[in-house]
Amino acid sequence: MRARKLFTAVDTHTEGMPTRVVTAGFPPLPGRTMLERSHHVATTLDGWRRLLMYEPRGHQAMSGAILTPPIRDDADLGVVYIEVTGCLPMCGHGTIGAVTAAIETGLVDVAEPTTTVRLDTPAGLVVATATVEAGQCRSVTLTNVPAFLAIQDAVLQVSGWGAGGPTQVTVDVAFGGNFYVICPADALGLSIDPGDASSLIAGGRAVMAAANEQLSIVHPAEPAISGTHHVLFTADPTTGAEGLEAAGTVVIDPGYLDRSPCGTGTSARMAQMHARGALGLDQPLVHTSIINSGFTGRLVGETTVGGTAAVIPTITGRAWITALNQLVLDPTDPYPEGFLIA
Ligand code: PYC
Repeated sequence: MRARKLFTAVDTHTEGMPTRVVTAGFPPLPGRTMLERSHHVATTLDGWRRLLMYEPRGHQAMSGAILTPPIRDDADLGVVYIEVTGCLPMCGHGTIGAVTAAIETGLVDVAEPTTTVRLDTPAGLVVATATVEAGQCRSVTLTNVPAFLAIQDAVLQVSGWGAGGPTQVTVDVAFGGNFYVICPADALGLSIDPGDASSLIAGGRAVMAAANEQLSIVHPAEPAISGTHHVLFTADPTTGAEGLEAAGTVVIDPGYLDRSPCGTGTSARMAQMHARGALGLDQPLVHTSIINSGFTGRLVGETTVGGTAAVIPTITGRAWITALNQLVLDPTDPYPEGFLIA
């Protein structure tokens, strides 16, 4: 075997959604902040991201977390989140996968019954508390960056969906670590059901394109975070045995569904519900995914972000290690950056 490049990774899935936790192979990433490091990966090392995310080593719904030393003194690990489309400021399922991998492979000091891991992410400090039993990480609760409702009741003209001219759809836009266009699935005649997967993807892409064209989506305190790559389709919440339950599915650019309930999407949805008076502080929300896996979300405080009212979300979920991986690039491989079939 000849390797022009070698990466090591701990592959995990969080409630069904993969995270390739990259533990070695990237050079030291320059940058004064994790956002700058993430920008460096996106602009200078993007071929390595594609190699790790695209086929034949990954697939359309692949995502990953590159572990680095932290920049902040108060953090244990730095993380750059990657997916098929590019880099993300924050990723909830990726954080749960990364923390599980770090605990179960000894990358951080482990204490039982709880281990706290502080992550320096491009979106800010994220503190994760894991429940650990006999070395196994049973669940991870992360305190996310503040989430907020950015735009309420925006009317979009959505082209390329349905027969005839553009379809008019009313949506909200909320931030939960990434910006989400939040749209009731029934506004496009769809439901949160695997049988509607291709239509949800097509509808989500059309709504995403309309939102990026017709709305100004910019983080009030960090203008480098702008635009949206994510549409969260929702069903009305119901009251179940565990309290409030809500199904949702996130369509991610270029066109796949998050298999997990999406940590940043759940955070965005809770911020939207709170701003609309539908979710109180400390009230649990069980957010379920397209494969019916769940995160439990909770709002633990109120704050502001650049003058906008915001909430502090926590997300609890589980992840499992699926592989200990050594990924190589042979010098004669004709696809050194992989490929995607649209
Ligand atoms: O869990 O936050 C999340 C996420 C973002 C994109 C895919 N999953």
